[in-house]
Amino acid sequence: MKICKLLGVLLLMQQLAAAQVKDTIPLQHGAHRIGNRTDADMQRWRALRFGQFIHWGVYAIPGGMWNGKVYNGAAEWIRSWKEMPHEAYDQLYKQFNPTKYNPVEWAQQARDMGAKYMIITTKHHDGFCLWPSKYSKYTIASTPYKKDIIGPMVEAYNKAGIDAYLYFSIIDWNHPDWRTSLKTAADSAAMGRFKIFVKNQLRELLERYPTVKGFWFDGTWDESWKNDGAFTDELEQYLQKLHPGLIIGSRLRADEKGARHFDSNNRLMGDYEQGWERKLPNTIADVHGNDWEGVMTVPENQWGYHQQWNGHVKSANEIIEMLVKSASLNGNFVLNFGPKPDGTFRTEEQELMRGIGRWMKVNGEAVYGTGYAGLDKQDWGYYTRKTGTDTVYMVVCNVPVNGNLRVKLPAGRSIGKAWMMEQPGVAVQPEVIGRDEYFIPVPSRVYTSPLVIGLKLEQRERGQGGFEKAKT
Ligand code: FHN
Repeated sequence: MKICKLLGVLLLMQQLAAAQVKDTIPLQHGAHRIGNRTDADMQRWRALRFGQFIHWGVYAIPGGMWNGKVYNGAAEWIRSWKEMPHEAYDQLYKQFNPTKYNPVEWAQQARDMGAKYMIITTKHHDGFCLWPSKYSKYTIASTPYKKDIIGPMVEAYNKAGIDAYLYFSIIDWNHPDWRTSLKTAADSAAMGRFKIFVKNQLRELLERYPTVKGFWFDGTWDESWKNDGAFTDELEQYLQKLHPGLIIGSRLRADEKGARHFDSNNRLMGDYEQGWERKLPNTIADVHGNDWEGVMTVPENQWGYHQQWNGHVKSANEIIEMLVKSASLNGNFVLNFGPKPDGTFRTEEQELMRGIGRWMKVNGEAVYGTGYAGLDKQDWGYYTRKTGTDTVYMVVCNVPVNGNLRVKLPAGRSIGKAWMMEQPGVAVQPEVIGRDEYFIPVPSRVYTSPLVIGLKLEQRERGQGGFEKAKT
């Protein structure tokens, strides 16, 4: 009887799988995998949870201003502003001389903030290379500074225990062969040469900096790129063959129909969903089971250094909340910084890093190596769960006036132990208020940053679970 049941289930699974295959569009350059990568490199990436993004290039020199006028767009886009002559922008490299650049200090600062990986713009849309590429003259080697920026940075961050990733823009305003769309045979020929150039630069980066863990591609939305899914696919495979384990998000590729991030069958291309920019998902359903990463600016929309930050500037607590929210939804969170042209960080960014770092030092355990906890979200904040364990963290961003934090567990589970991260030795006594439901009482006081409570969940024993009257 049991065997019959098993065969029945197998048959049903087979039918479901067949139906799924039948529903799909045949694609040569769509997703090559269903589900997340499970190898050690990807597991490592997934556990890091917190990264630092750095946008640095010659755009830091004007810092969002030209001829006394303020550019309200993102500082690294200033070259595209009508007030900024291209010729003037393209000469800026002659002034790029970050004599105060100290990668060891940068790395220490990032480590103290709690970052476990970093992403550096090797080349942004302007085409300026922070490494002395042999395939371009528009590089750090032509500046008064002359020295490589990337090598010492990767080395210093790695020494500080931080993984390095390389941002690389496909858009290249400086390269004569780069095209947004292909209207003539000459355009196609130029773009063909440009793709060889891109491939050469990427190979060069991997050869020069062999400890890097992945590429962070950008500027892949133009027709000239997304209409050649075969090339993007071939390039991804080429890079991952050159550097086994290399992590590449969903921005690089398109399928043969021009679909980006998700192929025409709605399957994720690349190793994680890379579309969460200055926005985060709200529920676990929004991430469709995929690995993902969110990148965030400190002011509204500034990546490179801008002399005048306008509008809302995020506080350490807001950033911490975003970081925890990301971990609670199985994602990584990356916070961006835009260093000044001399190689130092603005005061606001330094203070922000210190503020986040103070919190992470006490509570980082609730972030690293954690993910979705499988519990009903409550208004007080977010749950995270140490992956593969029964340890759950409550990150409380809004402590209620009565100090009682409601926790609802799945049927049959109970709280074995509860403690506050700031005083791990002092137990907190959960109050049973209903079946599988508790109040966690916290001291009545002013909270100036999110409070974290650890919970060790257990299987409830039979007969256990008598509860006191509910407080409402
Ligand atoms: O245009 C860029 C922008 O300058 C910045 O680099 C961000 C970072 O995610 N990416 C692009 C916009 O998607």
